[in-house]
Amino acid sequence: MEKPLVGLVMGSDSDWPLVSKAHETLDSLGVPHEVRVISAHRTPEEAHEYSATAEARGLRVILAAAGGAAHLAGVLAAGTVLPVIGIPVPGGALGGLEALLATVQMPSGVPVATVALSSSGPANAALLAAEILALGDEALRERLRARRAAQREKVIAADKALREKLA
Ligand code: RP5
Repeated sequence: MEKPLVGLVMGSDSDWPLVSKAHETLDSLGVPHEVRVISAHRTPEEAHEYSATAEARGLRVILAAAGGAAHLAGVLAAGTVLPVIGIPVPGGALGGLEALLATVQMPSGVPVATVALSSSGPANAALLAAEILALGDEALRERLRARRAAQREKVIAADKALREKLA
C-alpha cells in the first residue's frame, strides 16, 4: 500500500454516503489516501492529534467534511499548514447552510478552501486535492487532463443526441 497523500476526514460516519464520492474520485485518479471519522467536538483530542501529525506522516492535503455548525475543517486547519479543503455536508436544521457558512467563513489567518454545498462537493474537493498534488506529479496531471477530455466528450455527445432528438 502506498503512503497516503490525502487525508479524507469526516465528522461522523453518517457523512459517508455523501463523502464516499470523494474517496471514489481519489481512487479513480490513483491518489493514495486515508479515510477517517474524527469529530471536532466529540473527539477534539483526536482532531488535534490528526492535524498536528499529518505533515510528518506524509499527507499533503486534508479534506474535511462536516455538517451542522461545522468546525472540523477549521479545527484541522488550525493545527497544520497543509492545505485544507472543507466539504460542507447538506442536512441539519438549516439544510446545510450552517455547515456552508461555518466552513467557508473562516476568520483571518487560517484559510479553508470550501467546495459547494451539494452532491458535487465531495468529488470536486477530491479533484482540487488532485490538482494540488499534480503540481509536482506530471502523470497525475495527465490523468486529470484525460478526465477533463472524457467529460468534454460526454457533453458533446449529449448535445448531439438532444439536437438529433429535437430535429
Ligand atoms: C457533524 O454533525 C457531522 O459531520 C455530521 O454531518 C453531523 C451529524 O452527525 P451525527 O449526529 O449523524 O453523528 O458533526
